[in-house]
Amino acid sequence: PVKTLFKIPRNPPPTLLHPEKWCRGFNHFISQCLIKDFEKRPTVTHLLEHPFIKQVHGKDMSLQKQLAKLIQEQQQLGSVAKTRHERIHTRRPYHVDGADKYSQDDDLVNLEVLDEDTIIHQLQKRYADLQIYTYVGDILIALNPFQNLSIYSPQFSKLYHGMKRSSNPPHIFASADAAYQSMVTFSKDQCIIISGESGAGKTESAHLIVQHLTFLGKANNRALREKILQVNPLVEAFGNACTAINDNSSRFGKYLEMMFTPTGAVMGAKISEYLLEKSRVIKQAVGEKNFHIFYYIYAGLYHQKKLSEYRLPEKKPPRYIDNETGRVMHDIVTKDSYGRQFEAIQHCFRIIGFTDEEVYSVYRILTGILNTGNIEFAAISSQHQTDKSEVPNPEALDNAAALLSIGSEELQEALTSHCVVTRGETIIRTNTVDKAADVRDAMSKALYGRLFSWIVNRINTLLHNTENGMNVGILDIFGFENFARNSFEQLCINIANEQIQFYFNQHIFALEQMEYQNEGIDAATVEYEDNRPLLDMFLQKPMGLLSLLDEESRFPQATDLTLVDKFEDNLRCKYFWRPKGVELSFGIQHYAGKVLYDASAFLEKNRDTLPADIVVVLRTSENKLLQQLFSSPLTKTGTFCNSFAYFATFSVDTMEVMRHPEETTNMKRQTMASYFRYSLMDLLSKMVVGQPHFIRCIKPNDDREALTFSHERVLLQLRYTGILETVKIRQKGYSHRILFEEFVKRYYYLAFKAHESPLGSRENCLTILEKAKLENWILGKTKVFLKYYHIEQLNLFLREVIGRVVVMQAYIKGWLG
Ligand code: AD9
Ligand code: MG
Repeated sequence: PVKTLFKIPRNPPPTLLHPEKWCRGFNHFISQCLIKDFEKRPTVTHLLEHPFIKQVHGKDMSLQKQLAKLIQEQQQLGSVAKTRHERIHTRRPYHVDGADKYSQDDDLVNLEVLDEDTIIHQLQKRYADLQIYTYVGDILIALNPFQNLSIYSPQFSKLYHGMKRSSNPPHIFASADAAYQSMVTFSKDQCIIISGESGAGKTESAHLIVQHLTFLGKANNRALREKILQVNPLVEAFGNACTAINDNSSRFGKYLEMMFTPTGAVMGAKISEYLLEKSRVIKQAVGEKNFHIFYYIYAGLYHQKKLSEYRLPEKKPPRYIDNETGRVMHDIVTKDSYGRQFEAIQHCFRIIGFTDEEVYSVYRILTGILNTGNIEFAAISSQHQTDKSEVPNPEALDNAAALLSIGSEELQEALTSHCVVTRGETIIRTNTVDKAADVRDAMSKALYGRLFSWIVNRINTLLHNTENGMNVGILDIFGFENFARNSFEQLCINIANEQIQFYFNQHIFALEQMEYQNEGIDAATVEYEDNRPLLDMFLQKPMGLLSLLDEESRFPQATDLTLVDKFEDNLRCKYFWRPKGVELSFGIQHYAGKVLYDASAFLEKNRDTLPADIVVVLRTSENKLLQQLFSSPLTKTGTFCNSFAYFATFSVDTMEVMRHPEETTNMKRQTMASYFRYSLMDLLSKMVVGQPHFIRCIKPNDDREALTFSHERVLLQLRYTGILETVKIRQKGYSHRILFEEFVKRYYYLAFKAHESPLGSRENCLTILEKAKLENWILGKTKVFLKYYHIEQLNLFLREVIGRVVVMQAYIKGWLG
């Protein structure tokens, strides 16, 4: 029995160690030995020499030996493995001069002179040494290295596991580790928010975090780990694309929640997707491409000689993926990378658990979309009818219909005509060539958008675990964009980034300073750029930009020009302007810079209508998956209603919108703007539940070159993300504010005996703080104010104590057993 009872899970501390639980069972003995007798984690010798233990087991050598062996084993596996650092790396990794001590440069908060020049000089120096990560207190700055660094192997995961931050150079694994340890120690959900402009390295960072978390959450379930690691590559094949800024640009927002058991073993994952840029399916700007998956599948089928099975032409790729004629075909024939990616995607589908039938249906829908794009329209002019269109290339129509398993005549009819119901009578009207082309493209967008959502939902069903647990959420959205031509999509993307910046400001500056006041604490105030007025300009009702857009979208006679006029008449603030001489354009002064938008097609993109005739035809499909995609009106934000209740209590009232829950019931005729607004709220409601950790990605140059540090570009990003102010507040402020009661509950066993239940009083907080020998904290009226580094110190102390308990407990369990 001893042996089985001694089996202590590797990592992290097992449940039996939870203070609530352990103190009940063995409180007497442990509380006697624990804090009083062992100031440090006891070694086997210490333990065996303990008078009490000697007395009980003095003569039983075999048990002692067994105990010694098991404790040794446990120590090797224990989570506070100081020796691990020495075992694996005797010096700081990737540090050019091999210094093995904590470097002051690692954290900008240590700077004595605080100005832009010093900060940027510091970052530049570090970047030249390939030290791409730097702390600002508990926030991580990540400069994109634009080259592969050998600092992400499992050895590095081990190196950063459970270590004090100052033991190693800054690293994304250290941030992931902090979130994980915090989740396990306090049984609280965590949320890692990665921000930065397009191409700054958010998605790469998100992958690295998942990699480290999967390492930490090692469950016996290897298959599950494998599955989780395939999630990102799969959804990114469908949701990422090559843009002018980034070859692997995220065209959707992703919130990935990794779920863990109370002891920290990974048990599932869940993704929420936001605002896929569907319009990319039908058209891409010059130099840009469609979603990756289309090239993968075309190349894959080409190399497998299966193009004809999916009715795709061999010589010339379909129009939707051939915007620079000839280039794609050249890439496909000369390089095999797309083909290999297709195999990788097939592998992902298989590992995650999609059935062959499902995958086949997905391929048919994808190739169906590609064939749909090839359908052309020509005008039929007769004396009476000039607005009628027909399909001059019926083979494309037949191909599309065949792949989508619908009737080709029905499809043609739905594309070239539409039903109108007036006074109870149904009249069929014909579509002009342009209208028919619009309907075709709307159908492709809807097919792709719904397919994407289905894939995400399916992954969630396959990986979701309904058992109670905790999670670490990782937010990776599309970064701030400013192209030569910016459209509706860029506006949405940039508003989302505006919202994330606001969230950051709230956390780092506003809430913190508000609390100093409430608690009567005299802490320095730091001025920061508040982007709330700007966010209000977008989101306020009824006069915010999105509301105006929705209002205008309701008028059939409205045009993009009347829309811009309306903006100009109503948005009277310094963030909006209208350049002279360019009718359809308007400018916005975003937190991250000025962006000029081109309002062409804004109304159409916002209306995002899919004719009912198309839905009716698609519902007749013999492809079960496709039928399912169109079987019910898709509620675009299914979780919104549930999250409302929580959100209403969130103090940030820019979210006026949340006070209008009645709107959630009328989701059928949604515009993109309202869907967008709901998505943002939904996302925020998820984020506010967890304790946030921020990662700020910075792009060192616009040419994607390694080791090139553009002073100007970095300075701009430091300015608009408010890094200087962040350094100041981290230096002077108290980033952690914990209620007395909570503080005592969390840390009481640093100073009290395990069976005691000290009150959550100011005095008891004081006792704990003094016992922990911390400096520079402040006690407010109801809260303990701590610097960011105190938390780490306290947690390490706590883990040290827990480490002692592990040994004690193991002993007692064996002894009793
Ligand atoms: V966007 O807003 O989705 O357009 P991201 O996500 O911020 O953007 P991404 O992570 O895709 O940028 O990074 C862009 C490119 O930078 C990657 O494709 C890599 O080539 C490169 N990169 C970024 N981070 C790293 C890294 N840690 N190591 C090596 C990196 N390369
Ligand atoms: Mg990305």
